[in-house]
Amino acid sequence: MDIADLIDRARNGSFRAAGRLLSLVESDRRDEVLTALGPAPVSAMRVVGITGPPGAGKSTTIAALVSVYRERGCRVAVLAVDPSSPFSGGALLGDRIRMTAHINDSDVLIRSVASRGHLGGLAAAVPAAIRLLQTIGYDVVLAETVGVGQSEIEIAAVADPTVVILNPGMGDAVQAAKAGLLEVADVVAVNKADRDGAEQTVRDLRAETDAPIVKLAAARGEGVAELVAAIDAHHRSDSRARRLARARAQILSLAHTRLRARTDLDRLAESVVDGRDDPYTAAERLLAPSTQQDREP
Ligand SMILES: Nc1nc2c(ncn2[C@@H]2O[C@H](COP(=O)(O)OP(=O)(O)OP(=O)(O)O)[C@@H](O)[C@H]2O)c(=O)[nH]1
Ligand SMILES: [Mg+2]
Repeated sequence: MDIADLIDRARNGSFRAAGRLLSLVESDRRDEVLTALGPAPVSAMRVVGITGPPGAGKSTTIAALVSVYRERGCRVAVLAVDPSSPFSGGALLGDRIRMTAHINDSDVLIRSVASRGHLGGLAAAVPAAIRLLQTIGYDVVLAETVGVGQSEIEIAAVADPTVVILNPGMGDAVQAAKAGLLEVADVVAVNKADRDGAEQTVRDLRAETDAPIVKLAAARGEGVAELVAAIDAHHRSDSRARRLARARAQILSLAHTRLRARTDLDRLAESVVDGRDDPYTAAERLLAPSTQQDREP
C-alpha cells in the first residue's frame, strides 16, 4: 500500500495505518513519509515530555494524564522511548498494566520507539513521528524517556513542556541538578508524595530550579489536576524566545547526529592519533561539505 493511502487511512482513524507509518518513520523510508505529509499543518498539538530517573513513576503519571486529556476529548499518542533500555528492565509489561484503562480506546495510540536505531536515533525519529501524529490528527503526544542520558535532552528540544519526575528522598534534588536533569525541566513533579520527605524534596528543589514544582501521587490520582494546570500554564506562557531556543537545540541535536554518522570521523581520528592532523584541522574537515558517499543513508 502506498504511503499516501496509509496517511489517508490513519487520518480516518486507522490504528494499523498509523502503526505502519510510525514504523516507516523509524526506517530508511522516513524521508518518503515526510515528503508525503507535506508542509506541517497549523495545529495546536501539544508535545509533553515526561522524563526522570528509572522507576520514578513516569508511566503511571502518563496513564493519569491520558485520562485527563481523554476527558477533554483529545486524541492522545504515547511514545515510550526505548522502554527496552536496561534502566527500565522489563517495564513494558508493567506499562501495559498501567495503561489497561486506555488499551481499547481507539483515540489512544501507544507506541514504543527505539532511541538508538541506525538512522540517527531519537533526534531524527521523534520529530518525524511528531510531524506524522500532528498531520493524522492527534492533539497530544506524551513522550516518556528515562532521564539518564542524551534522550531527555533530545526530547526537551521538541517538547512543550518537559516534565521532570522525581521522588522524595535525601539528595534527590541535588542529584537531579548534577545530572543536568533540572536544566531541561519546565515543570518538576515530586511523585510518590504519599511517602515521607516530599516536602523536604520540594524545598531542596526550590533552591535548584525556578520551574514550578508540584507534589504528585500519580498512583492515587492525587496532584494530577495541579500537574495538568502547570502544563497548561507553561504552554500559554511559551514565548518566541523559548521556541527559538528549542529550535536551536533541535537543530544542533540533528546536526550532531549527522556529524557522528560521517564515515570520515574514524579516518580523521586515526590521522589525529597518528599525528598527521591536529584535532582543530580534523574538526574543520569534519564540518566541510562531504560527498554523498561519505554519508550514511
Ligand atoms: N507509593 C507510590 N508508588 C508509585 C506512585 N506512582 C508510581 N508508583 C510505583 O512506582 C513504580 C514505578 O512506576 P512506573 O510508572 O513504572 O515508573 P517509570 O518511571 O515509568 O519506570 P521506568 O519506565 O521503568 O523508568 C511502580 O511500582 C508504581 O506502582 C505513587 O504516587 N506512589
Ligand atoms: Mg515507564
